[in-house]
Amino acid sequence: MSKRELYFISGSPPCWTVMLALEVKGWNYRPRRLDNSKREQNTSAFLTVNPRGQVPVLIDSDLTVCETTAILCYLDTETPTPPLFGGRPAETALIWQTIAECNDYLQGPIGEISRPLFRGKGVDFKDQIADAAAKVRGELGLLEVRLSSTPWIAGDALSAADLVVYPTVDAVDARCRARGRGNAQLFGIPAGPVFSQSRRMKRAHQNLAGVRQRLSPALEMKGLRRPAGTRPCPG
Ligand SMILES: N[C@@H](CCC(=O)N[C@@H](CS)C(=O)NCC(=O)O)C(=O)O
Repeated sequence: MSKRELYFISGSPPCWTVMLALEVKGWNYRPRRLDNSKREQNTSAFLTVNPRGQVPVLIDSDLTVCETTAILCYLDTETPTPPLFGGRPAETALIWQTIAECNDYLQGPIGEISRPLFRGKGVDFKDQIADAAAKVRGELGLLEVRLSSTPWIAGDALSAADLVVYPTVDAVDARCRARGRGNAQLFGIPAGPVFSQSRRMKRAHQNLAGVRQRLSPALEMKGLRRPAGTRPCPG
């Protein structure tokens, strides 16, 4: 049996993406949690694993894979079923398009919202947050249109697109809830789950929440749930 390990920071959306993918593919692995509050990702020991000091990092025997999408591709190639990148060319294209759009247009504005909220500086960054919230609402609107014809974000089945988009959106939702409804409403972000702003988004969210629920005992064992007193990744 090969040595399989995942370095992660609790509360990190990209790590959550990879953990979901590992569970979907049924891989057993040793979780290696780095404590962000102690900046364990910057220790010399970890910098030999990833010189960028970033997680997630997957170890499979003597192979080290950094970068979320590279890890997803590796998992999918090693264990093709269930497929994360579709079967037909059109499905594969839509999945990659969705991942690229999430990385290029959604992650940035979500970071501009979640970073100040995480630091309790929401009011100081009110204008930045309002601008970013408008962009996030626009992107969610496009996903909403997509979901008017398919049960999952990029087609009829769970795919890498869902595993990337869901933790990204969930991160800002969790931050808003943690900081109070007033804050979220002030910035024009729907209070409560972002996905629940419409029936279709709610359904997609529930699809993934179902996956999350089925997998949660395994994920909790792997330390996904943040121990009291630790800080989540600022994202
Ligand atoms: N491009 C990387 C980004 C990963 C990333 O943003 N990782 C964050 C976790 S939220 C991290 O390692 N932060 C620690 C740091 O930069 O000190 C990927 O897609 O895997």
